[in-house]
Amino acid sequence: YASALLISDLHLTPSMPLTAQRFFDFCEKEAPKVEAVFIMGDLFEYWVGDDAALHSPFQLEVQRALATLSTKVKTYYLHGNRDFLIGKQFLSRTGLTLLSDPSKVKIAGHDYVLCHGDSLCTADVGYQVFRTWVRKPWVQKLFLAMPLNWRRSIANHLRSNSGIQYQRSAQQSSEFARMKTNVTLAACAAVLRDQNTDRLIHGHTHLPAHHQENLDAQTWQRWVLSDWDLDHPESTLPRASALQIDKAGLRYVSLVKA
Ligand code: OKV
Ligand code: MN
Repeated sequence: YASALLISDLHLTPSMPLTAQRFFDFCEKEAPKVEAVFIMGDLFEYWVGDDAALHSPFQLEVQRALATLSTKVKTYYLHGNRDFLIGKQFLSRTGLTLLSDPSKVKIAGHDYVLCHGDSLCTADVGYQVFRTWVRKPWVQKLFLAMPLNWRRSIANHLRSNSGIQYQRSAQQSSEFARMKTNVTLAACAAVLRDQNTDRLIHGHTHLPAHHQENLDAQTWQRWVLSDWDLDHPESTLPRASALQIDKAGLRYVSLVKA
């Protein structure tokens, strides 16, 4: 692709109307100007199955916006740690193409590894155990076979259980919590070595920045995407940007105004 916009961690829910509105505007204004849009996980705050999204007016609006966008530009999606149950139905309704995590893509002459980022947070052993279980196909099949009200109740239970902390609150707490919920050099080095590249883009940590990093003889660049969360203006982290890549290079485009 000659040009692309990459976004992640919108955490869309009806209870965050400003964020949702900015997403609809993004789909109409910024996104159609590039060749490809990559949604790199956690588009939604939670996801308990494509069938749950069939009747909500909010969901229908999001899906209509994505479907319209998909007629104009190539749209890609990869699973986040919250919406990993997004499936074929949702993808076909919206025209998104599912990418595996990690994926290697060429944009404006360079190869990039794209991933959501949660798999790189290997210091958070508790989360990795949770992840290993809920990513097993047979566990997902069992979960999706449950009645919708059971799934909603399990999801509400897991989400209210503070044992697994929100990324945003973790980033604003202790050094220890921040370290634990950030990516590790070893995990970044391993995925880049596997994919045979030296450029990594991910979201999930909500710490947008460009890093030049190395481990032993291996060196790489890493770009972290921001979350959106325009409904909590009191937060001090930088937010709501997209990473734009084209022949002019890479830059963060703020989505906070206009
Ligand atoms: C997503 C996270 C809730 C973190 C449950 C099997 C199980 C899937 C699920 C239920 C929860 C996703 C699908 C959600 C991510 C949380 C809380 C913390 C840190 C099972 C398969 F458990 F029954 F086996 N789930 N939902 N968390 O509400 O979207 O990522 S969720
Ligand atoms: Mn995430």
